[in-house]
Amino acid sequence: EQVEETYIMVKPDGVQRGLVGEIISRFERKGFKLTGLKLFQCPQELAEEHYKDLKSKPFFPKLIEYITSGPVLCMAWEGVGVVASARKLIGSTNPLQAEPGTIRGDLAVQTGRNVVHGSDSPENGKREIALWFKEGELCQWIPAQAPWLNG
Ligand code: DAT
Ligand code: MG
Repeated sequence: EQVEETYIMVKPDGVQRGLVGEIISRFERKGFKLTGLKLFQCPQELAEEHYKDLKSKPFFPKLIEYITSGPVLCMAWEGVGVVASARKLIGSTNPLQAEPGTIRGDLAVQTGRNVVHGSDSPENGKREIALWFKEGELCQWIPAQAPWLNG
């Protein structure tokens, strides 16, 4: 497994419902490394660029309206296999189908209010981190727990 980067975002419903700490905690406890974190009001153009692959979908306008409806929590996480592992921690797109124990399985009911985003490939992880963060906003560091995690 490769060291990868993924873009994780608590969507406006997660921020409004006070779930930010709960969601950060799940990735932190797993042992991934946080390299970027900010609360951010997303402009329309950025939301459209982030979800450009879904532009032709009927739900696209509602999706953009939702993502720009309040502040989001932007995060960059790094680790071995972090992209697929984060998707597992997040659970299925439809929260009613997401397994208990996953973020969406535990904390959400509607596809259109599924509290969190996670990149779907290492390439998109890099693309999305570059889209949402400026260079000086990311931090390279070695967590004290690193030798205990990476045996
Ligand atoms: P995911 O967020 O699990 O990667 P996706 O990339 O297919 O899912 O879609 C991005 C978001 O768009 C998803 O989190 C919620 C919304 N969405 C997807 N399919 C939808 C649908 N059928 N109806 C309404 N919203 C949808
Ligand atoms: Mg997706």
